[in-house]
Amino acid sequence: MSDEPTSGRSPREIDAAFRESRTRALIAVNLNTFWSIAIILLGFALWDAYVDPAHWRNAFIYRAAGAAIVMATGLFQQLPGKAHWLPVFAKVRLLIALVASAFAASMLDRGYGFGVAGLVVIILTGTYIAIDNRDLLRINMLIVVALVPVLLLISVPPFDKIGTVVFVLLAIAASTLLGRVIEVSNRRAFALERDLHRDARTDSLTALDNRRAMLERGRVELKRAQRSGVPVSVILCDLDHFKNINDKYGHEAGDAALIRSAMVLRLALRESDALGRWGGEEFMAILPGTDAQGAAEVAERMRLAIAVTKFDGLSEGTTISIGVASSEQLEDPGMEWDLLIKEADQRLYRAKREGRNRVVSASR
Ligand code: GH3
Ligand code: MG
Ligand code: MG
Repeated sequence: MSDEPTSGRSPREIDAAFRESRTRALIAVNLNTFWSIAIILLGFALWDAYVDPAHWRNAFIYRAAGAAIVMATGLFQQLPGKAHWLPVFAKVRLLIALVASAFAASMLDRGYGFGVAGLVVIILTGTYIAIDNRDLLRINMLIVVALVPVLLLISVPPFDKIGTVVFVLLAIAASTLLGRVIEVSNRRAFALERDLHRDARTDSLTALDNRRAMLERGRVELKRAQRSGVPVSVILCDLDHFKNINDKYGHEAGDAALIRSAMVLRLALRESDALGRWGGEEFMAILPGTDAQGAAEVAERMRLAIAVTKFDGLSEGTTISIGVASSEQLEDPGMEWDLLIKEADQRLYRAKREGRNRVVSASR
């Protein structure tokens, strides 16, 4: 899922994520560009008619056939659920535009030289539809493969054929250089976006998920739970009398105690559970697939783990109060995540009122 943090991923996974994001960007930008390709392909018939009034109709047959294929692939990718065909179809359209233009130009007595200029422009658009450099290499190889039979079939003077080969190779070289520049900037933008996304969801002190990340995660987990009929539980923790630690040992010692608490709480949970910093000295855990009974046991484990922890530089330990709420105890199955948090919060405050260093769940 794209919302998951990218930290801790292998270079291969990051590369896959980069290509996936490029594909998504390509689909977002290119769903409608086939119209302009078809129009340009057909529009050049006017030029053909101007330079060679006797033969432009012969050329138009190739233009019309090419435009028809471009339109067909374009309209197909717009059907519901077919957008993922776009990266392949974009390549097909480039090749069709290239082949149709070459054939069309070869029908004209004059104007083949201009046709070659058109081929160069089409080849350069490969940088626009390539996912990355490897993809661009693939496109350029396809271009070479597609143009070989075209050059064998068209009837133009040998000099024009040699000219075509030279200009096509130059265009491919230029496209490769351009592709490198674009790839570097795309990768930089991807890394920046990834870091921003991660930082916006990470608490800088404890490195846990922050409140925003936990809110999103909770909504996702509650929806998943409601769909599949399994419970999800939320645990809200608040360190007891934490202000006293700051007052007595200073803010830095308080920060260190928060970092240590985060580690201790993390170790009390399963890997599939989420732990985040909900506020100043408050933590939230989300336990997918865990019912109220199980969550109360986990909460008790968290409470005990904090109670027995010896904090560096603090002569006394600290304790934590906990409120637990579970989705399966709520009558309304379409219930909102915010209400579940509210429930846990109310139980946390009951734990405070009843003397702190305790867990309040549905069972008590
Ligand atoms: P209670 O048992 O009722 O929760 O008492 P408390 O003192 O923990 O509660 P209160 O909400 O009055 O105070 C929370 C304290 O947590 C106040 C603030 O100094 C401290 N705190 C919040 N965020 C941080 C932080 O990032 N670093 C440090 N060092 N202290 C923090
Ligand atoms: Mg608090
Ligand atoms: Mg507190």
